[in-house]
Amino acid sequence: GFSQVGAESGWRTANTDSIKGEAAKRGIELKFADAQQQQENQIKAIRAFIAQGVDVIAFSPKVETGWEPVLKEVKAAGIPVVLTDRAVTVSDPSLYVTFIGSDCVEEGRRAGAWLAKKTGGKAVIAELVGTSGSSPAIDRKKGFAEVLAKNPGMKIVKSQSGDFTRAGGKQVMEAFLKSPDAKQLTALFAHNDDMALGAIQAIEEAGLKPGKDIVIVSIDGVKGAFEAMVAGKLNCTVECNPQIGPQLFDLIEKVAAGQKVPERVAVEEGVFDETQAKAELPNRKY
Ligand code: GYE
Repeated sequence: GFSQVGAESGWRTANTDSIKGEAAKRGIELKFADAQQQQENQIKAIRAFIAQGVDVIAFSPKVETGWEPVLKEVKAAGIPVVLTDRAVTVSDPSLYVTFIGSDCVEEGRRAGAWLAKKTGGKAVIAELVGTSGSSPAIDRKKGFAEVLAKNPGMKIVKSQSGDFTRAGGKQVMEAFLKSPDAKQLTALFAHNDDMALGAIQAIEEAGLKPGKDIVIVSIDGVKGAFEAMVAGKLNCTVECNPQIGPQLFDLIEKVAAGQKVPERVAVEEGVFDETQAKAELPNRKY
C-alpha cells in the first residue's frame, strides 16, 4: 500500500510515475492512494491498507506531525512501514523501519550558497515557502537560513507559503509585489520550481524582468525550470530527484523479506544554473 501526498507539482507527478512504473516492472501489486494534499485522507488510506492486509505500507507524509496514532495501529497489525520523500516526527522510532528521501536541509544550503555567490552576498529576498508543516519546507528554510547567518548582506524581507503549487506561487508573489516596499526586492528563493514558475508570471505581469530585476533560485530541477533558465527567466535550480521508485522498491523488497536495512537512505542530487541549462535540458527525465 502506498499513500501519495497529492499531485501538487511537476516533482510529485514524476515521483508517482516512478513509483507506479517500478512496481509494475517488478510485478508487485501496488495499492496506490492519492490523498489530494489532505493528511486525513492519508490516515484513512493507511487504515484501509491495514484492513486489506498488505505486506508493506509506504507513504510520503504531507506534514511532519500527527502520525503517531495511526502508526501505532500499523505496528499492532505487524505491518512494516517505509517512509519516502518526506519525514515524520514521532517519539517512538520503532514506528517505521526506514526513510528514503532527499536531504532537504542540504538543498536549502545549496540554494543559499548559489545565491550568495551570484549576488556577492548582497540580496533582499522574498521567500516562497512550501506546504506549511511539511519536512521539505521546514528543512529547506533551515538550510537556507544557515547561509544567511554567515552573510549579513543577505536578508529575507518577505516569506509566505505558496503550498508548493504554481497557482500558490503566483498568488503570493503578486501580493509581495503589490506591497509598498516591493521595490527593494532583488531576489527570490522558492522552495520548489512550480512556485518559482508561478512567481515568474506574476513578476512579468508587474512589468519586471524575472531572472534580471529579480534573481530567482528554486529547488527540484523539473524540465519547466530548465526551460525557464534557457529563456533567461530563472537563474538556478537545485536538484531534488523524484525518481526514487527503484531505490524505494529495493528497500521494500528487503523489508518484506525481513532483511536488515539502513534507517536512512539518501538520494544523490546536483545543482544546475543558467550557464548549464541548455546543455542539460535534453538529459532531463522529469
Ligand atoms: O520539492 C515539491 C513537492 O516533498 C521533496 O514536494 C518533495 C516536495 C517537492 O510538491 O515540488
